[in-house]
Amino acid sequence: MSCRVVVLLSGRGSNFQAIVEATLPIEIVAVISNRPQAAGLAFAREHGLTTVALDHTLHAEREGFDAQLADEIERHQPDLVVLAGYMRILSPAFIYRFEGRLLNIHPSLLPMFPGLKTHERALAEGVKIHGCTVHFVTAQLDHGPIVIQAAVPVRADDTANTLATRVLAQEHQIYPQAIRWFAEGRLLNNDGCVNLKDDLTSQSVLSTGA
Ligand code: NHR
Ligand code: GAR
Repeated sequence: MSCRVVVLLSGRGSNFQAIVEATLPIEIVAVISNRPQAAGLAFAREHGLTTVALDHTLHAEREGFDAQLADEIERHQPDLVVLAGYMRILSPAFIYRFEGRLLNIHPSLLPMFPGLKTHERALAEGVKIHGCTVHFVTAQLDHGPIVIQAAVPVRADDTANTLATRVLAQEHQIYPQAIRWFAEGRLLNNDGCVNLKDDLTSQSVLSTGA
């Protein structure tokens, strides 16, 4: 039986697109967005996938929106929920309903630069290596167990945009890989750290970053 996946996104959806194009052993049972106009929803519709738009601006309270979102997700009985550029912080009650089957991709080498505007902050700090992280989501923002990371060089002439583009290319590599491992049942919880069953290589990717 293949792994049932619900995707949450808020925008462009290029990570979602990379997941679709990777032909993984999964079934994407729904794509849900808090923004009805998200380009990622249009791509999902074009691919004949089930889409749901839940407009968070219609809710005064985060908890109320998250409860509706969780109910909608559960209707699709997912084995895994994937945040693919989902831009709303999820309240603790939501996390507890899906903990252990909730993945996120974050555009930094966590635990460096949690939160937003990661590329701007990396440039401001003058770091020479930046990257991206797939992690399990916990109630503590951007602090859940790390599954895989990719590193890219920072160049002297980088802007936030050129750096983001280089990182994004790696996001499109590591997110499908992490989801494949999850679907294959290879991600093992080792005291809050993720071990990879029968690991022959490494859970990191180094990019020379063209
Ligand atoms: N929720 C929890 N509880 N834990 C995490 O690790 C989460 C999460 C929800 C989303 C993705 C995330 C990221 O990778 C993510 C991880 C949005 C914000 C944010 O501040 C921060 C982190 C992430 C996503 N959002 C604003 C908010 O008030 C809204 C910003 C906007 O709409 O543009 O929710 O970095
Ligand atoms: C990606 O870079 C993702 O890592 C980041 O937003 C972008 C979404 O792009 N996520 C966050 O910053 C979460 N706070 P996409 O819609 O093209 O996948």
